[in-house]
Amino acid sequence: MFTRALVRPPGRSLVEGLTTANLGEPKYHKAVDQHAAYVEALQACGLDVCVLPPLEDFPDSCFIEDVALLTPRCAIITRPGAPSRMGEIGGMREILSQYYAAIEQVQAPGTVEGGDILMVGSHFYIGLSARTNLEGARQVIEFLKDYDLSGSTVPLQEILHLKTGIAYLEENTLAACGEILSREEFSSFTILPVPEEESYAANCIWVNGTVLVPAGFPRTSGIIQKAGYPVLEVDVSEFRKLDGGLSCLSLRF
Ligand code: CIR
Repeated sequence: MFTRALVRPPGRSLVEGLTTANLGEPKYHKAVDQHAAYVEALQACGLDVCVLPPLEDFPDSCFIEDVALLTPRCAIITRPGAPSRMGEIGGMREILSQYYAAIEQVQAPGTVEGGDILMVGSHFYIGLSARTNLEGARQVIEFLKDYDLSGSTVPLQEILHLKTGIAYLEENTLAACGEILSREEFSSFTILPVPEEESYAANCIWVNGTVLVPAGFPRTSGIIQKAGYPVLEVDVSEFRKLDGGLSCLSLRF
């Protein structure tokens, strides 16, 4: 169960965020409204949500998931692989020290973005992507070992982050699509396959029994509901324009 979440609303600079999506420029006011509705959805799932101030200097800083890994025993501040995002970790140690006594930090030349890390109980799968390198993953795995947690790597070819293509819904169950479906690492899980044309919805999040699914992906919603999960649809269309999804917008712990 999660009790808390950290979020960071978008700043006006959002429109300058990194993207490969080709869906047009995000609308700032709409993004702010969608972010507020996202916070309400987390609260409806029982989370105490701490809303941090926007960081205008960092257009992608609303995707706060990428700057830390929060485990039940320690927090790890990452080192984003996108040069324009490296400064987003500024201030995170102070923020996290309100919640964690044990805080570790990835060092150069390691790079890690939290979107590449999938928590499955006490094990953490770490995607090796254009943003997360082997050295970064190695450091994270070493930190995890110190707290009786474990980690392993998953090489990625196509997707931005590991969690772009996979979500853990507890109960040994994953929602996944694309290149993830054929990965041997996940063969022992029950996999709910997300239809290729709805691949964006593979980035859904389990929050205390409910699954938050992006609005507009009815087949995926249906598959998850049919598997027995209550589903809450949340519209994050403006964040999709920047390749961001539901998981990226919060750190849940
Ligand atoms: C980026 O390219 O870094 C942002 N525009 C999107 C980050 C999405 N984060 C995530 O998947 N965890």
